[in-house]
Amino acid sequence: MAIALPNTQHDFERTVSALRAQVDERLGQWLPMAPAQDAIATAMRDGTLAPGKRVRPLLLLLTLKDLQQDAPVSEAGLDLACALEMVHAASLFLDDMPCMDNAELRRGRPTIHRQFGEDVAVLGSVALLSQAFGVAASAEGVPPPTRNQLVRLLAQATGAQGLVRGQYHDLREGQRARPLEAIAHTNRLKTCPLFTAAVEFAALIADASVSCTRHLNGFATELGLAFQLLDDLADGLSAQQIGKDSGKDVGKSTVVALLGPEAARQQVEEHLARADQHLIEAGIGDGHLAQLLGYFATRAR
Ligand code: GRG
Repeated sequence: MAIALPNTQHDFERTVSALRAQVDERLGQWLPMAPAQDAIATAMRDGTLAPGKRVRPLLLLLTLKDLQQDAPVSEAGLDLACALEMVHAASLFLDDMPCMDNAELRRGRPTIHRQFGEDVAVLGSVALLSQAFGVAASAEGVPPPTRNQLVRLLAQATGAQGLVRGQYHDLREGQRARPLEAIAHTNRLKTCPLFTAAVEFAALIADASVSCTRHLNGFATELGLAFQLLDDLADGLSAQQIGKDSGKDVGKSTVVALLGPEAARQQVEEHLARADQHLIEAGIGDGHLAQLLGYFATRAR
């Protein structure tokens, strides 16, 4: 017999599914159509629309909902959510390549370089990144000075001080035994930039106060750290279940490898508790983002 979920959780799940569908529809409009002979367009479209969690777009849209009394999401919000997912997909194309994580599978499918070749993976990634900046720069109904800030934020999140730096740290340090703080530092650099960009985008278009934006940033950082630990826990588990490498590099020095799954789960709960505190201090302690934390907490158990 199906157990009825409490209304609020049920509503939250419906909201999340509806937002995901909106993001996918809009992404489908932004991404280039893919005639059979155009491998770059096909890779961009297939790789980005492949079934992923859409966590970064959701983070942006749920933040907007919390800041705007649950109003329907704006065109600008949707466009920026798409820009984040395009950057994320671009980073996954590169992350999976032989010179990086050398993965065979992504989102349940062969990785882009395995399907289309390394040349297409690199070019498709660059094209997605360019498109993401184009989308952010033309966000509907946003005043030009705010658009400039959005583009600047996106540049910071992706560039030499953002994702690129995180990936480089991970590649260079990830295989060596490292102290806990060094692992946490790499996780922060690698996973948090797009999480913090998501909430800052929302704060900018909703014209949130400086203090609220600062707490949203703290929230996204804690959530990003929890998310990376959950990702490492899931990788460890799938490697154990199939008795071999799951296609990702599980020989890396992670918190799970260093301290074991129980201590990693404990850390997830600590990050989530701090994230919750930031939401309370931002004045949105009982909205959609708080429910998102509840969802993450259940994944940790
Ligand atoms: C800016 C194009 C560009 C590249 C920067 C390659 C690179 C340099 C960065 C990669 C950073 C990276 C792979 C971080 C991984 C973070 C992470 C936890 C990925 C998995 O994300 P999920 O679980 O995946 O959200 P889905 O498939 O659900 O979207």
